[in-house]
Amino acid sequence: MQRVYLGLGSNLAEPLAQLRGALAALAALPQSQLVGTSSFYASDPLGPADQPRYVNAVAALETALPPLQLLDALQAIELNQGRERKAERWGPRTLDLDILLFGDLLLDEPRLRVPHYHMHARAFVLYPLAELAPDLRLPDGRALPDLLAACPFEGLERLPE
Ligand code: PH2
Ligand code: MG
Ligand code: MG
Repeated sequence: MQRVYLGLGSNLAEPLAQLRGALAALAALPQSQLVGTSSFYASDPLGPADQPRYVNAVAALETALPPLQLLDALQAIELNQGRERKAERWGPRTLDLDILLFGDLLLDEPRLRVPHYHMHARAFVLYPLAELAPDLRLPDGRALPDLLAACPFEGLERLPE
């Protein structure tokens, strides 16, 4: 089993319900166990500003699925929740499920780069991740507390349960 951290995001079609639906789908993944869920956080969009605010969260999974098989399963959940692949980079989406970390794996393949690029500088990833694993060290040696110290909480809104 590998410990995997997933980033969840949505800014269309009732983001809170999208994230709850995604968590239920993650809990039902084969050969896997959902072992933790962060609070939900709202924030302004990174990238094009003419789109709704996002809701983000991080989930912890124990899984025996290999990385690309997990990616397939996550993309199936995205599609199942109405995800449309558009050309616009960083455009709005009903559901985005990103593999942030997969154990200590460093992966650089056309379909999958792990750790997730830019995760080290995104408050909407780092703060929910810190709820689940405050002392986490990334496979490249960087420590989560150091990343947090360099990434202000500013702009994040922790949503009530
Ligand atoms: N995801 C994007 C683009 N911009 N902004 C926020 N606040 N949260 C996101 O998850 C996000 C974004 C594309 O994946
Ligand atoms: Mg993303
Ligand atoms: Mg994605």
